[in-house]
Amino acid sequence: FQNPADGWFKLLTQEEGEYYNVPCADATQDLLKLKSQMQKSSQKKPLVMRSDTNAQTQSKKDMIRATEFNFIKVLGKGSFGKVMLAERKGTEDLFAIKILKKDVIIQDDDVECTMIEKRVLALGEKPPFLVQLHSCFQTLDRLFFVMEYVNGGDLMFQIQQFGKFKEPVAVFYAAEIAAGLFFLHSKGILYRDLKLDNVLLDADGHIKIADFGMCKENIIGDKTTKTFCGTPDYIAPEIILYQPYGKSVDWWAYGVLLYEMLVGQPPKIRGNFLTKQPNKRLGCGPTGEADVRIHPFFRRIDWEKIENREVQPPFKPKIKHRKDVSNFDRQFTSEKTDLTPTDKLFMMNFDQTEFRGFSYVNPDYAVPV
Ligand code: ISQ
Repeated sequence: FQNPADGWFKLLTQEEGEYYNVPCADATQDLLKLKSQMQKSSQKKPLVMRSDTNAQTQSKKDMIRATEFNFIKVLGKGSFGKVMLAERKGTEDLFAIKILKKDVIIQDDDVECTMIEKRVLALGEKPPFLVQLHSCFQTLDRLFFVMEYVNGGDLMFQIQQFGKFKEPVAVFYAAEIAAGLFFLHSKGILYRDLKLDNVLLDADGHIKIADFGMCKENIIGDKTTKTFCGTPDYIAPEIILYQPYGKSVDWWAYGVLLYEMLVGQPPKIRGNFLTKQPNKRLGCGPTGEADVRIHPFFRRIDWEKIENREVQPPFKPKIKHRKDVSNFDRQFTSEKTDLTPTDKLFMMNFDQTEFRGFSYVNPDYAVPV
């Protein structure tokens, strides 16, 4: 009783405690803030510490928890949150865990994108060119995507070392990326964020597409969408013109990425994938997939071998030891791994039901070799 605490408390069960336990700060301050917030708020929500976050489909014994992992290094960071290298306690299993803050997701109106990202990651029978999901879990203030750790770094990091790639190297990466896109498009999914930074290399040098936070689902047949999104250098002209679009936007971004691999700089001229009119662009018509496969650029590619990962990658990333993060930017890996506390009042007030159904364990997760 050295520091008596004053305020409103909800006693947590052991189970809830593991999830929602947050350090107790100055409760008097909290109450004052709370009062002023309540005065400001026209929409008065009941102040309850909701305990229905774990209203999920899986059984409690299957649930994955934040306390099961040691966070080792930061691998990447962006507006989305951060990705950390983590080890599951008591095992030698390494994972890349993407961590998103619920307050940021809600403020940015990104709840739906997050649930789409989860659904795309959780798709069954994915080709090996898309990052594997191990599980998803949540705490009161954060969402966690537990993914395989792909330790070769991204293509941006590789380009920075090599300047640019020789044509056969670019052809190999382009073919594996195309195989990943063929799969997504066949499921009616637009990727919408293809760029060098989102293509990772595994320990053997095969590619893995990561980050599905900008995907759009159900774009089947002639269906289109209109949302303005993407990364500036890679945005297709039809998006800039606010025209309804489909998978053509991914083939534009693919063209930009291909150009960058071959030239080492963003494109200044046009190519088959960089045709401004989407209906004339390679990959975009009704026979788009076949047109890509038979294009002379891929004349030396055996697509079946590519899809089975039987083509030897041109380059094996240097990996010094199991937890080596030297293929990731030092700007991130030198950062502290602490998770900053979230505003407790915000956490107590927002509706956790939005994240219901997020938690998940992938029954098909295969340990990367
Ligand atoms: C897997 N391994 C390393 C980095 C990653 C970044 C994003 C998503 C998955 C990842």
